[in-house]
Amino acid sequence: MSFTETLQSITGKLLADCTDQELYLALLELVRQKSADRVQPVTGRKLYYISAEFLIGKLLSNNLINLGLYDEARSALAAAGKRLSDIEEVEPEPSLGNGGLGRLAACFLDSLATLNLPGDGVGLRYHFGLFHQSFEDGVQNEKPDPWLTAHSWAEKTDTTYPVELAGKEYTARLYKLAVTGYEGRTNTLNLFDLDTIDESIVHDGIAFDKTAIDKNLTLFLYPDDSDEAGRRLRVYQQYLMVSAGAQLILAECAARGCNFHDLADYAAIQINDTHPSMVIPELIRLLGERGIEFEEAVEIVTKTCAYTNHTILAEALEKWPRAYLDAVVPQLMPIIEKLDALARTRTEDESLAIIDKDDRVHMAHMDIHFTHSTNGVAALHTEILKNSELHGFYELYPEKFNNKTNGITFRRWLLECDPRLTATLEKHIGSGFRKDAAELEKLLAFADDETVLNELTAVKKANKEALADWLLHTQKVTVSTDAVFDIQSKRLHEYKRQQLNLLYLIHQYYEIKAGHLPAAPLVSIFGAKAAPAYTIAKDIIHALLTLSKVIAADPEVSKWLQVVFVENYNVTAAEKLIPACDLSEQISLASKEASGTGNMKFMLNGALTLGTMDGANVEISQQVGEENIYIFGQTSDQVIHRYAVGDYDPAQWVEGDANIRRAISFLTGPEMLAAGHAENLTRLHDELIHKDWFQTLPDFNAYVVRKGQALSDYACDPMGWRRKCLVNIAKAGMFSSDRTIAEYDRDIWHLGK
Ligand code: NTF
Repeated sequence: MSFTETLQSITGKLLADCTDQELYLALLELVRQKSADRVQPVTGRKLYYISAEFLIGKLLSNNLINLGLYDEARSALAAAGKRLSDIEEVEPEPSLGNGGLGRLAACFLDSLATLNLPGDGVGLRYHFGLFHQSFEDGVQNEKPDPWLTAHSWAEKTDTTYPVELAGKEYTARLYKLAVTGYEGRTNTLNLFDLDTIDESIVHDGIAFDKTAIDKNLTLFLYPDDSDEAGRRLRVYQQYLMVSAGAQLILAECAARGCNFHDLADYAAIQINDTHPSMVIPELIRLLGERGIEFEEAVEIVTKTCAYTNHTILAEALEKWPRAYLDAVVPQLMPIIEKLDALARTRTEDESLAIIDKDDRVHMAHMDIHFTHSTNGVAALHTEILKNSELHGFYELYPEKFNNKTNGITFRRWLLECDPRLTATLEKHIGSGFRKDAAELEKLLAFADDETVLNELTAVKKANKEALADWLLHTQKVTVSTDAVFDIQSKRLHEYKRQQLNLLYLIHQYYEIKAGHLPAAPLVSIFGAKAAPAYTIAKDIIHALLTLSKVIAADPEVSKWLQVVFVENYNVTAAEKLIPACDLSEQISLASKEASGTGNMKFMLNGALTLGTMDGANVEISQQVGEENIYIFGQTSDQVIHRYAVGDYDPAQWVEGDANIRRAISFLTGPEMLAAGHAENLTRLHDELIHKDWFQTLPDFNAYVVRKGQALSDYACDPMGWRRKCLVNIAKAGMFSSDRTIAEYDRDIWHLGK
């Protein structure tokens, strides 16, 4: 049967007569059938990647690519007068993650299946992912972002597990989502939910009654935790995930012949950050129910589980007040106490205890004591863990610490999002890079080939035009594709320093007004959601939106400078932005961004990085060489030293530097106040002058100079610029998540063995 005939047999009519919705459902069905054919039996160790977030993004095109059906589907539809891109629009995006951590989990699932490794995900089926963001009167507004439709990728099963929360029994239902690798096997993403969730309790944006657990438990990803009810709800969610997940793991292993004493021969469990940490005491509890004594259960769990740390920011390292756990998971507290006592027999260092003197339970400490591996997510991050943040643990368990530099799946972040670049690469170096990313290096042979460089320029231009089109349709803004497209897209956080970019833009505004014109016009594009309760982050969004208006209203400046803030940044938006980028902003305060993965996506799509020596930027710079990246700012050692000394005073920088003073004062100057809100602007202004916790001001001048250099290279040496882009693409191979997953398997999981 031809592809067209197969699809028609599903829809029951001619493709030309189908609506996009009908075609979407037919393709979904077809993908389901084909994915099922690729399920393989599991032998030996199987991975369970347990994570509160899987930011999978839309799945249709990705699945078609991985099944080798994309081109066929596109031509069959075209023959019927339909466009695959229109059908993609029908699919709602499952935004089941905040940012890098969740997207990493999704890339890992793709690579596991592609490498033919048995590895499933375990998580929650949130009814609404991360909120939908809109801007009203220059202020971020949050609404629910539904993705569950009558037919969705996650299929309901008859499997349920009892989960006891605060002494009451709930029933967790399993949903299964097929994950098919590129020319690889099909694995499963297991998502748990309750049947009793009631979406109608959501009101006024994303507010809801946080105490009605049976109705709200899986409503939202990470409900607002600015109040106690919200924080307790997170504990409820985490326990639902780990208890149902642990029961699933034990059931699957038992079905394959495991007697629980040998659990580590059947399962490897990766704990993705601290959100799933309660899986440790929960497994010990469940093994106890199956007749295994505490001491042995601890050993089994330690051998089975491994932990990944994704941040050194204190507020993200979970420490739950004991009272929450007493209330929500009383069945775990005796086990956690025994684990604390056991840990204390291994060290006298109070700072390594699980339960501290203030009765807070340190989830990361439990992970490190009672798993066999702790890894960081980029070389620098792992060094910081070993040498400072987790130094005491490193001294106690040096053999447990290892690094696994993050990666991204090239199927989504090159083949799917940048078909033009993919085709150009294939023309010159063949298609081996689709499965072996190292083959991208073959491109280096063309570094001085003007024809190839011109082709890359044409690809970038076409991608910029496509983005300009999308911006016009979705955001109602017009941008010139002759300008440099400079993009900072990631979650909004002070450590990521969107405010540094803001100060630069104000500086440029003054410079242009003074007749000091930049080498090239600049379109500065932002995409970022701020946590709903993160006031300063929202103030930064407001300042950027206000500045955008001020500049747009000034014809003198707007010829050279434009600020665009994309509404509702998500995976779908990222897939439009990244291929069109010239300059990728990776300007976090050195030492604070554990790795970053956006930096890798931009590089792979031929953008140059303007960044600090932070996270994986360090490894990107090693790969491409310092002449092919724009690095600036303090090093992580300098930053850590400045924090240790504790004498950083932003006011001194403001006093001592006329440009800094001018840029910050502008925030509360007449132009901004006329276009924005005094309250938000003043708060941000004062924060920068009095606190500036992430040391924006010491890096300001270096940033201005380096960005000026990048613009001038772009304008004055176009061939030199494109050559740098080519080197970046060629050297991106190391950042494939296939490489990352192969390393996890080699050092930690040993799957299928
Ligand atoms: C994030 N961590 C880090 O901030 C990123 O640098 C990193 O690339 C990703 O993890 C993936 O490893 C978190 O989101 C969290 F939750 F740990 F704060």
